[in-house]
Amino acid sequence: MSAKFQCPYCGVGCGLLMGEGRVRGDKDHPANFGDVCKKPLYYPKVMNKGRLLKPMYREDKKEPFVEIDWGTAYEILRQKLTEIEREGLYFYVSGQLMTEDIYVINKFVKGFLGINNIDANSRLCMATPVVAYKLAFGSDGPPCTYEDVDDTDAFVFAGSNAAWTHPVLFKRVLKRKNEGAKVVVIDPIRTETARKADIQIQLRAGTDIVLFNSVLYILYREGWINKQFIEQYVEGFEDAIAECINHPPEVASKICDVEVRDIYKLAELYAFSKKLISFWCQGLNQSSQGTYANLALINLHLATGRLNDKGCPFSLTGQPNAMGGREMGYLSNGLPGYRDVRNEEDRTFVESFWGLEKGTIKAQPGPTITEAIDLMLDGKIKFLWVVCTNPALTLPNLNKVKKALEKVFLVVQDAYWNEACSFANLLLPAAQMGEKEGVMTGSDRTLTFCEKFSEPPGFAKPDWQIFKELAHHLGFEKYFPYENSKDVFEELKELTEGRLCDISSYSYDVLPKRWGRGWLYWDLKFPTDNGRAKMYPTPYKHRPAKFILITGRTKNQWHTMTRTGKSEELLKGEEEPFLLMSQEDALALGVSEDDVVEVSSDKGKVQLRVRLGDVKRGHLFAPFGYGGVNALIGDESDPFSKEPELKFIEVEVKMP
Ligand SMILES: Nc1nc2c(c(=O)[nH]1)N[C@H]1C(S)=C(S)[C@@H](COP(=O)(O)OP(=O)(O)OC[C@H]3O[C@@H](n4cnc5c(=O)[nH]c(N)nc54)[C@H](O)[C@@H]3O)O[C@H]1N2
Ligand SMILES: Nc1nc2c(c(=O)[nH]1)N[C@H]1C(S)=C(S)[C@@H](COP(=O)(O)OP(=O)(O)OC[C@H]3O[C@@H](n4cnc5c(=O)[nH]c(N)nc54)[C@H](O)[C@@H]3O)O[C@H]1N2
Ligand code: SF4
Ligand SMILES: [Mo]
Repeated sequence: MSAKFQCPYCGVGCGLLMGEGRVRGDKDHPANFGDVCKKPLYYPKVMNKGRLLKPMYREDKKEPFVEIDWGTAYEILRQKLTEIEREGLYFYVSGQLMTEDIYVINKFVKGFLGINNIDANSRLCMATPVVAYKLAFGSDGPPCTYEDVDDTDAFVFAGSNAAWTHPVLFKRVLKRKNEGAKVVVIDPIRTETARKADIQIQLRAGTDIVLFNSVLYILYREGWINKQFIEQYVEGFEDAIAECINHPPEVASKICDVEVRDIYKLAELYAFSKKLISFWCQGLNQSSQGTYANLALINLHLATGRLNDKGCPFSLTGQPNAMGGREMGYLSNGLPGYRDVRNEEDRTFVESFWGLEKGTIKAQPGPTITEAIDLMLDGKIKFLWVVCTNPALTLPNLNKVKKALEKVFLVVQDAYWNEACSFANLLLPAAQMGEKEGVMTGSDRTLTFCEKFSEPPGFAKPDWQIFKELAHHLGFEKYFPYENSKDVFEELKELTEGRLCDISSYSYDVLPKRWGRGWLYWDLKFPTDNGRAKMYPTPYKHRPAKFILITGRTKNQWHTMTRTGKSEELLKGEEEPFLLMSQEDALALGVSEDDVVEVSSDKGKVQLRVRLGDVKRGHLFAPFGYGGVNALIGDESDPFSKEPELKFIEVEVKMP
């Protein structure tokens, strides 16, 4: 007998089997049909290394922690939650939690504390595509599924290094390439993904909007648009065209620093392919102009009618359950079932479902995590509870973040000791994948039930259970009556009834199963105010910079490495952080491979060892998961999604 679960790493959401101490791919799972990449294979080996085992506490951060029992932990929390005014509390959660965890935490915070002071690490990740999808289609969620890959003949990867970051899905694309499909990669770095592609457009970072606008310009000028589709189903075409006129190919090629020829090639793909999928990820999202970059790409699909049988704009989800988090409305403005706190009907519905008085849920979205950091420094937020994320390494402007973490009463609820723990007052040990039950939703809307295959070590507990027990300690027993995760699921699913993400008829034993039709907008009726999909003008703002530092991922490490960093096999060749630069830039700077250089911005500096590689001139790349790099990042963010700029950092490089 083997236990079935979803991979705890990327958003491809592969189904895995655990048996005889070994992890294998699940042949029956529609996300991977038995395939698997390297990362989860070492999960059994790292599961118990460096775990938090007992609740631990210190009132004074200069003192060492002392072990306490759960009852004492809940009493400390009760005192803090009653002493501090509600708006002084903040919760920061994660797309790596299970849907049950996310639901119970949000019910506790938005419903029972009556504050929207909660955000998820998806703010740094999927906030932009959520906004763009809603603007363009009226709702969140990728419009097609992985099955569409199998009969697509053209793939565009924009700002995605899927060969490393969504490997099993990328293999599925390569299979199509071997059958004749074309693959284009748009990235300033010659990544593994670019190496495997037919064409790479190695543009200047941050100029994707211009490239896409230029493609739209060509489609329009050449008459390669789908007029009938636009007339019947699309709004905003004229305005989008009026903007793209600013970027004819000759102009765009200069701004993007690419060949005019390549812009035409891209336009021809959108014009003439049988079926085209545009995949994109953080190269477009984590940008101060991210929403426009997303919309500019979606515009190309709407102008050519590339939906359903003709293709799809497909935003790749990063974390294993960021989709589940989106379904449960875990950002500071969300409510379960793709609802929004700003909508009165949504609030009233959820209040009555939770048995709360009308007006309990606040209409005003809470501050985002980066806004909350400023409020901590101002002394307005005094209490921060972090669940399943590592803000001491992964938030932008780390020197500032660390000051904020020092200042507040900090609760860290994690499976492992991570960097945030060293700033904490209270540590709560969490059970992780395999030690608890629940569901996760992968990138193409497929829910997987994760079975338990091992007992949590020490006194660790499932995340939902910790919040349930605290709720009981506060006297809300009646509202959190769950005996197990199934009880939570049975409740949360009801909140999706009749919504786009309707899972109300599902139960643990029918999973894996996808919500929505294969094609979410199969009838081309969009959940917007007038039923039409929308194109938008996508203006571009130029930012000069001598050196642009890009931050991102390595092949075998998962973010801050609390698990993957404990496997020798996965660490091989990735033991240390590095600074990737082009041969030409190294020559100009007078540095060679393996030299240690100092990289500085107006926010901070770090030392990194130089690696030479095929990076566009004037661009540098450093992985962020090792720590330090985020100290260079400033406070810029996208005005619509509030997603921080994590990919375009103006830096200087010199010998230390
Ligand atoms: N191995 C591994 N896989 C992972 C993760 C991991 O930690 N490790 N994390 C998961 C998560 S949460 C996420 S969000 C995804 C992220 O997955 P990806 O977005 O694929 O990964 P990144 O390395 O952040 O960045 C992708 C690419 O964007 C490019 N880029 C930077 N700026 C620009 C730009 O202006 N334009 C364009 N076109 N490209 C640009 C970078 O050069 C980089 O190659 O990965 C998931 N998968
Ligand atoms: N410079 C720069 N910064 C970035 C990015 C970038 O590209 N560049 N990318 C951003 C993106 S897209 C993302 S998604 C974030 C990721 O950033 P984080 O979420 O901060 O990084 P992780 O290392 O994935 O942290 C997950 C934590 O959850 C813990 N954990 C695992 N399972 C469980 C569980 O079941 N319960 C609990 N309670 N804890 C558990 C792990 O031990 C770990 O400490 O980083 C963001 N920051
Ligand atoms: S591709 Fe992603 S989900 Fe699949 S096994 Fe690899 S890390 Fe896990
Ligand atoms: Mo992410």
